[in-house]
Amino acid sequence: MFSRRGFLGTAALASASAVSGRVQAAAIPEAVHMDKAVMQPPLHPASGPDYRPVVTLNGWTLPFRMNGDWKEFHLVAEPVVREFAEGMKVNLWGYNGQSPGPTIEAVEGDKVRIFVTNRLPEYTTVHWHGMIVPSGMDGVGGLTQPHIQPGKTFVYEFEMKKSGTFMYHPHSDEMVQMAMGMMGMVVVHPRDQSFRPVDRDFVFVMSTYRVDPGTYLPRVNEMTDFNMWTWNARVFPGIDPLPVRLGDKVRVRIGNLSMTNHPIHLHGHSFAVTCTDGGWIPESAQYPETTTDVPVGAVRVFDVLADNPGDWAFHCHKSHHTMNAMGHDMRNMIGVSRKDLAKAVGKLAPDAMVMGQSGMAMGNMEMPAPDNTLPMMSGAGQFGPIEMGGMFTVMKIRENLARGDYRDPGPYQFPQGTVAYEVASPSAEPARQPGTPARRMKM
Ligand SMILES: [Cu+2]
Repeated sequence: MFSRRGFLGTAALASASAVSGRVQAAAIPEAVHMDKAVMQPPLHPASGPDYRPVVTLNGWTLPFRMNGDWKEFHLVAEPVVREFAEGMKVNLWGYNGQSPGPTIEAVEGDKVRIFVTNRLPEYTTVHWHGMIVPSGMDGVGGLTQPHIQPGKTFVYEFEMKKSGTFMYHPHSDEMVQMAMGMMGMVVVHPRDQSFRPVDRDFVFVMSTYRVDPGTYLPRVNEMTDFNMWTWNARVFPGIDPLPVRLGDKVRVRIGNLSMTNHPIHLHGHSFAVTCTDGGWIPESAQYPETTTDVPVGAVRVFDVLADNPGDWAFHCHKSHHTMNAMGHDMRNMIGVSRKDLAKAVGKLAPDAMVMGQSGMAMGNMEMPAPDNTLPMMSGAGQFGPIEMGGMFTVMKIRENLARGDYRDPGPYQFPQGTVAYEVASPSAEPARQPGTPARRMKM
């Protein structure tokens, strides 16, 4: 799963005087790269204090090495190709082979040394969002450090002061670099393993892109009109499901580095938000919810007891955010008689298709699309088309899942008699359209 590329030699150790004797590590740790966009198994720590690791939706955790009592990581900022879902690849900037970058995991109290090598065509920095670090380690280019020029490596050193869920991203040509996908998550586990333990722990970051159909590069100056609403730079049906064992305590950690808020909704359960990027929420301040809004530039973590088996939709509740590339200049044709319209349009454009008279369900429709884009809605379930895209996936809660097994268990086997069903209806009347008079009620 990991591929190892050559890493920079000792010559790249920039401004050695600035970091003084703290880096006896003349050797920069090997940079580990990921070439896959599917969820990698949790990475259990081989050294240092123990913890129960997270899994990253469509992502992975960056391996570390111990050097004395320092935990050392190596991030490489570089251009990457990210597959949003099968059929669409986008040229992004990211870290260590993927965008978003790998999740960084450590333990409260750890001393970490993070090497950052810049292989981008312009300078960059890394800011540690939400983490309490010395000002000079905060990664704001120009303000707290010189920008990291292309080809150079900088070192960030700090102590993980508190446990929780944080993010990392550049503070250097920020608009462009974040619109190009440069971001990742940081999970700091509590040193006390008995503090709010869970059985399964998922993490992902939300970001949005404007990639016009047939193109391969996001428009970095887009401010509002995005067409790719992603979780870890993936869209449905490309987002991993969340496999969960019945009865597991589950934690889901969600970062938002997009330009709008996302109300995240889980079916079949209620949950409590237990942590933000500011820290853990005391139990006395928690309350039940089924949707939680994740504001821009924030983290929301919820804990849920998975006590209801099934396939549970898990998605952003803004309905445009569960769509892929869509045009917004379409008229609403619901209730408009297609016959008259088709006649009128047909005179002007004989090949035109009039659609949307009874809604826009397109489950059985196949339309030719340009290269490198995705249908507005897609995905198939055991009962038919799911007609979703963007920020949508499924929490799959199963009785017979092994502890630590994160493989997709497949579709839910519904117990007999538990699925909504059809009854014989008295007469097959066509649906009424707005504007048509109601049939007179028979007395
Ligand atoms: Cu959303």
